[in-house]
Amino acid sequence: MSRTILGTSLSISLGLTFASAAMAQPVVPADLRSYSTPQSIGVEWDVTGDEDHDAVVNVRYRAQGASWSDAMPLFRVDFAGNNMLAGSVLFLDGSTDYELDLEMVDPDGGGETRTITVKTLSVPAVPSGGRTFYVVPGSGGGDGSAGDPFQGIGAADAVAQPGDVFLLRSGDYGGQQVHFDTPGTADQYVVWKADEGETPQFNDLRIRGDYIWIEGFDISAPDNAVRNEGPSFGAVVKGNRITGCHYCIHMNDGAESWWISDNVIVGDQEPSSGSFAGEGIELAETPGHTIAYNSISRAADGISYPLHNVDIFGNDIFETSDDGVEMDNGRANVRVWGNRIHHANNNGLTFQPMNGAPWYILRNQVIGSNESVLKVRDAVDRVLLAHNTFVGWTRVFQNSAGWIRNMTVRNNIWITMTGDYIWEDTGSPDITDNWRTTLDYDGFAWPDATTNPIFKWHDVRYDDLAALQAATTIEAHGIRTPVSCFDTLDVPGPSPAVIPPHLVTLAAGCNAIDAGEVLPNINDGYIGAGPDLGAHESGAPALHYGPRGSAGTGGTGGSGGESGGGGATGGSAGASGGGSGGDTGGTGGVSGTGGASASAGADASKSDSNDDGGCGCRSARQGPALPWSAWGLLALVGLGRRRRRSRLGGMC
Ligand SMILES: [Ca+2]
Ligand SMILES: [Ca+2]
Ligand SMILES: [Ca+2]
Ligand SMILES: [Ca+2]
Repeated sequence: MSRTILGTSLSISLGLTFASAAMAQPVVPADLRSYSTPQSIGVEWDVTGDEDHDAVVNVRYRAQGASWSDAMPLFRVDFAGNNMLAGSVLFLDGSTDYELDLEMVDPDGGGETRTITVKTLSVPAVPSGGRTFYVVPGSGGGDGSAGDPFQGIGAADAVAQPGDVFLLRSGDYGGQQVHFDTPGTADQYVVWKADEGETPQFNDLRIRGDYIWIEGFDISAPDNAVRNEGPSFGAVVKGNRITGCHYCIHMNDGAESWWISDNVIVGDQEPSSGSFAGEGIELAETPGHTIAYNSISRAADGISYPLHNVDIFGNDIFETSDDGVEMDNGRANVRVWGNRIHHANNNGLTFQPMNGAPWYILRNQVIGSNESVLKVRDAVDRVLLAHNTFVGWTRVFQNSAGWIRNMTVRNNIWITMTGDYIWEDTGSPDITDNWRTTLDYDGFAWPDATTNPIFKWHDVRYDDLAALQAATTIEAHGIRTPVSCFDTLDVPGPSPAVIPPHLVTLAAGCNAIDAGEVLPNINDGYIGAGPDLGAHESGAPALHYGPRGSAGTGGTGGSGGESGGGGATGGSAGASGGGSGGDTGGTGGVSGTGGASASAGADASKSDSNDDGGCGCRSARQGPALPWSAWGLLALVGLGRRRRRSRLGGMC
């Protein structure tokens, strides 16, 4: 019974507000598609009828044999040629059969309940029990034993079969394009991995098959560093250090469901150049990927062009010349959570345009872009924009901010450091409130001293939140949060400025604590009396950004050297700063050569603000890690808590 509350309240409200119920046609369900990553399941359920868009699909889910949990209802999508209800269940375990109970209801009649079973993809694992070989650079020969290793990748690949693990010793395997051709299987990857303490060096890799795994390499490339050539499903690119590259990991058609994690990627772009060319991870409109816990800097866009069913989480993205995560042209079920983006020269997260929906944008911390934390200039549709912390020096979200009307906006914190528009909806294009519009439970922070209006909505200025609330139907439960609400808010300006890596966590007593709305499957692992606003839940372990474990947060710490070192003394300081940061991080990153691409340097004017490059402050400040899976664990804890269901009425 409780599972229908949210959907019912939503449909009643929308029915009263927007529907011409007497004329509406009942919803008629049609094709149902589903797919997964190791963390998420996505659903797209086509419909006809329901011209008034008030049909809902209530969702509950369980691992087979376990008890049911609620998830957010699917989104009604009538956009970009789609007429459907679609959405995701997130924070799942890999390689698990889940049942989804999908209850379609329409106040105008019609509907159906379907229960589907979807298996999540596996988190890739190095095969055990297979053969192990050793490899050194060379052009042929060797038997792959420890005493007589294969000489060169070609000699090794000639004998490869699924389940083999090739351990690569130090040396330069580059000088030419290196191909990895022999495919593995879902359970039996072909693994190419740095041997313990060794640093194999490459400069141009091509992955030309399914289930091929590369790990622990030092890849330095002037153009493309890692690409697929032809179809490649399920490749793993993990724990590598990829530097000096223009397009560092660059997909082509045929790449699908890759696992890209724990890499340190340092591109060839000067952040202040504003350049649009050259990306950290260019997905090139391919589907199914997991992009997690990478450190990405000095690219144009950190991560670019997911297609559909893509998970992007735990990444630390900074000092990019264009945007942080560019989701442009993406289709349904793009999910971006728990990333940290700071000093993206142009914009933080971009939606220009959406080609499908919905997207999930959750718990990201985005600080300090020249233009805007969100770029919304063209077609924007359904998005769950929740629990993000957005910080701008002056304007936070500007120009065409009216597109946010098409999103479901909840539990975010928006901060202007100097006092200026937090939302600037210039009224161009003229986007009106509609059946999609639902914005509430956000927190807004601005300095007391400001005399500027804080909101422009429908091209009308409002001095503060109270004025906005009095004149509109949005943000009825929004609150002003004091700038003193945060443990650390270290945001120098004006933009662009190098932002020290830190967590904008909530200080004890902040009114944003427990002030959020409960969103099933999204935040039901909250601590205390309710979910907090923003990216960080007070009392929960700290979110983790960038490479984990032995792959090295050190690599991320080392990246502090890039900005620090770019100053008056140029590249050499950057290189040493990066290296020492890596050491402080405990592992020296992937290769111990942190800051290798810092030679381009930041300009001197910016270096002063972050001249502690390599201090290791990044890893020292962020405390214990909270992987995404911990949120799932918290969700389980949360199931035992008293659900504050009455607040769900606020969805409307
Ligand atoms: Ca209807
Ligand atoms: Ca791009
Ligand atoms: Ca871009
Ligand atoms: Ca809380």
